[in-house]
Amino acid sequence: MNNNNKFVTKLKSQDNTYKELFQRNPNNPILTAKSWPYPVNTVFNPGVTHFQGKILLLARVEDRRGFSHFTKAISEDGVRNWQIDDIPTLEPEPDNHPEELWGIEDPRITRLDELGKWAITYTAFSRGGPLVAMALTDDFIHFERLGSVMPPEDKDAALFPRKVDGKWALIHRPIVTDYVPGAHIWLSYSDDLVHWSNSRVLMYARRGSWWDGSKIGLSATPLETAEGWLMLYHGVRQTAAGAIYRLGLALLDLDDPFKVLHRSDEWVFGPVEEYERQGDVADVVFAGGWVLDDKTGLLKMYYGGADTCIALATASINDILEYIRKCPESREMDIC
Ligand code: BMA
Repeated sequence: MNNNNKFVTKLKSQDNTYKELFQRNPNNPILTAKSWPYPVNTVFNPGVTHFQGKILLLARVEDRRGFSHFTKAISEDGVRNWQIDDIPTLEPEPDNHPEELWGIEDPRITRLDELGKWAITYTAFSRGGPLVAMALTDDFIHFERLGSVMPPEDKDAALFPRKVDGKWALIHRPIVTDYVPGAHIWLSYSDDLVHWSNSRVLMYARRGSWWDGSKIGLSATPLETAEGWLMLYHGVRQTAAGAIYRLGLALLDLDDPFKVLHRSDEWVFGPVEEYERQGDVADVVFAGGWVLDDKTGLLKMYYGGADTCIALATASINDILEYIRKCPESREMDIC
């Protein structure tokens, strides 16, 4: 095996097939437009959190204009019997927030124990382009909008659940058109959640034929483990048939998350099933969040399939850590 291939066997089983880290739920897709209490085009790319002992999804819901809003769905087991709000939970408010003119998309939810609140980071689709906006809530009924926190074009943002070195930390994904052009993952710091500074690139899209060669962006909210911040990210490969959205993993240093300790060379989850391969946008798995059951060590990842439905896949946190530990350390080749 030459040097170029030395990292590509991490997911192989004894029988020479791939050992999948994530298992799809047999009830997938667990939520579709048909599940919704009012007419919608699609439901996808949800944020997720534990809320009052249950699992709460904040789904991106697209109407037939093409505009998105968020509606919450709550379930005991995170699989069945979803209680879905009868009306949108959080709608764009372009009169007060012009940046939300063309809708709000792809929410990520972070529980901030220090504030006793949840922060929702989302894409506001403004006339000037998509940007990062933030809102706080303590009940998922009332929301305090902080407005735009990153100018366009910027998406795929989530807060770390606690301050790092005394400051709030935000992962986000601006688009850079010059120098090292592309869609790379950045990290910025703030004292007040509104004004962000010390912005630097955390991870680059890898270019060329890599599965994450064209674009990368944060998927789920960073998860704190004893070994580092676990980061799930999506990678895009542009092909003659269109883009393929897949998911990979990285582990960041707990005290200095700018240090990428390990990054998976291979994707760990990609579009395979029909509900991931066919829909409004083909070949997309797009995760907005995951929740860890501390007792069982089971990680539940919620994702959008083909920009059309919501699905669930689970993995053991121990398996994930064992896998990421064996992945390469950040290398020169990751830095375009
Ligand atoms: C991205 C985002 C996601 C979407 C994906 C695939 O740019 O807009 O909401 O799932 O494209 O269409």
